[in-house]
Amino acid sequence: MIQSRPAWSSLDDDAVRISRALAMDAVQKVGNGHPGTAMSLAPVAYTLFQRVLKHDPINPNWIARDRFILSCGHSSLTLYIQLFLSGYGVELSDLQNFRTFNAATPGHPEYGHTVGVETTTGPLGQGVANAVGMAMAARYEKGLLDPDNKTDIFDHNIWVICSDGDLQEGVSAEASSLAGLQELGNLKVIYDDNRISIEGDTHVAFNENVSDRYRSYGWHVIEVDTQSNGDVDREKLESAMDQALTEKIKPVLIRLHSVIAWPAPKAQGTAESHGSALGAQEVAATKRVLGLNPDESFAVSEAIIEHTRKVKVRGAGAYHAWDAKFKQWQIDNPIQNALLERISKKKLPKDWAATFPQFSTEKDIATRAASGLVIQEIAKALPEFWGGSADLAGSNNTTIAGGGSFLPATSSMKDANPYGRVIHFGIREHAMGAILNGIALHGMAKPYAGTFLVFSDYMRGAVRLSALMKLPVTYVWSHDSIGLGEDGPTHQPVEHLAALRAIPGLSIVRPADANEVSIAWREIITRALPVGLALSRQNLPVVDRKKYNSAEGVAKGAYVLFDTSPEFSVILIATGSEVYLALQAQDQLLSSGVNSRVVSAPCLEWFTEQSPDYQESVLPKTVKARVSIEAGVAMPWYKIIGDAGVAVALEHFGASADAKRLFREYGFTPENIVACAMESIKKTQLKD
Ligand SMILES: Cc1ncc(C[n+]2csc(CCOP(=O)(O)OP(=O)(O)O)c2C)c(N)n1
Repeated sequence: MIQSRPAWSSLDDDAVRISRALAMDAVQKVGNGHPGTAMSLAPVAYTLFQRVLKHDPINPNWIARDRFILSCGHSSLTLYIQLFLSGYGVELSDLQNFRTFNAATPGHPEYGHTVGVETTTGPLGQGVANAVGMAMAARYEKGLLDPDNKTDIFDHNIWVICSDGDLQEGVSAEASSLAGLQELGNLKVIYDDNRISIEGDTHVAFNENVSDRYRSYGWHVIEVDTQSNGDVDREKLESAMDQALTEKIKPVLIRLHSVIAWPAPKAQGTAESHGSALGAQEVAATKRVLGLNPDESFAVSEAIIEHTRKVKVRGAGAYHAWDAKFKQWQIDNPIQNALLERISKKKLPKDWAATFPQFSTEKDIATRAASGLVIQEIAKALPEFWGGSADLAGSNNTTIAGGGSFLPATSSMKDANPYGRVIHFGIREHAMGAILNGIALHGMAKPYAGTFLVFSDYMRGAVRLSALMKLPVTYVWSHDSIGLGEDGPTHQPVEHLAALRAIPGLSIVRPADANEVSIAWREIITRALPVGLALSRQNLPVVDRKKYNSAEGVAKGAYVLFDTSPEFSVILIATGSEVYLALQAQDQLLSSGVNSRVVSAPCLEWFTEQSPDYQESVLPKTVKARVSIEAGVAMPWYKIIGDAGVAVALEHFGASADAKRLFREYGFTPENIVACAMESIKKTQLKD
């Protein structure tokens, strides 16, 4: 919006003053929160929202809008106050209800809760990495809609405000390093270098030269000093922003020096101002310094609101100018327009899953390999589907064949393509998760990413946020148990399935065979919610669906594979690579005259969503003899198997050896399952 930027006026000065006062007042009223940074950054956020961002508060989902991310989410007032002044729907009463139950202004910005919040932030570092994902998504989506660069209507920037803590966190370093290599010139990060965090001067823990670090990542770094009085040098900042706008190749870091809580007479420059109310006296003293009435709180004049909300008029103007060009583009590009309409409405093409492979029993196949084959078919049907791996693509089977490596035009790497569908994340699992979130948040794509299941720990912070934000991201976690064998206990997940199932809103899907993989992927894409796929390294038999029930049951999370008689006395419930062991145990039980049911339970979360009738039809309450079989800790299973149940599980780390040997050593054999079934039956008899 450079072209329609009005001259800075005294009303703008007043609005910045008021922004600082509102930050103090909101924290003072509720008695907790983070006033300091919201005070010092008021001119920064105000300049962005009023003068630099391409946005339209009336049309917050405008696809070509600039995105703004407040990575230092604790300073949420920095954002809420600008949403209020710009007219996004946050009102003064919302600022008065800051951090209270159900308010539009929770402690940290929450995506989907407050209009204008582009991502949930609070865990430091995530926002920077989300922004990298958004910047990557912007390029990828440009490739879908305008690969020949015939128009600028899809071009926009991703703006970020981040803090010292954001840049101390490894996740931002991982993502920033990749952003430099990717030449994400649409990414503009303002780093608030105020040298204060909770324990005081950041130099107790952080004294590297951040500018040099970012330069070595390939970023364009611009430094902006404070004014001599300690205030942000707003004019220099605005020209730094303009300079940033002209940079089209390198991501930009504006390193802004500031004084936290400026201009509070006593609190400025202190760690206390970071996370505590300033106290009535200091609030009043600061208002005096600002030339405001110390006796008034939340005092915003009509004149100021009227002035700041003119950004809506400017925003609408920008939107309508864009829309005229967009309408012409729609006429000129019917094919791309049809794609845009479909993916913006989150629709799937007709029969999109019709070409999914059907696997025969002739050949054993690892579920990771089956997943790789299904991914090819999804990729053919859905251009919005793209992803990669943290340097394990060959092991995770995540590569879209012929998709091209997502790399900038200048790259000399093999298969480089700025709009490529294969992301090389490097060995950066945490950033991979956060980038995936950013890609999904950007709005059009369905991204996925792979690594070994054991390293889901390295990305857990981001996975938790995928779940919190209900994003359509898929984690492809292969090498899902001791079945990976010789790499040993460092690489063998044991507690991971339980730990991941503990995340609310995340579905963990562990298919038993290749055909379950197909149905699982179909469900994942249809549901468009966060999922972790747990896939085997080792080959697994393909279940004979002529004898056993169809893999369609995967869609319900758990389903009956086979009953040896309608009157069965024990239920064997298994997931993934342990399902065929349960089927072998079922045969052995039958030859001893014991009838059983085998349930394949690839996704406990989807099963929990089913009707009580369906759940009862799979796990009838009357059958209390139950055995769970899963090569991981038993924790998730107790509530399913009940008091008489027995868990075939792994309550210790694995070992480096051949997978078959490990399965034998640790009791994952049909014989042990049979013994456990008999034990469970006995327990029910004792109880009777
Ligand atoms: C991953 C993570 N670790 C710890 C915290 C708790 N925390 C919130 S703010 C903060 C200090 C941040 O200091 P800084 O980033 O310099 O912010 P400023 O003081 O400038 O507001 C900490 C440790 C967090 N929010 N996220």
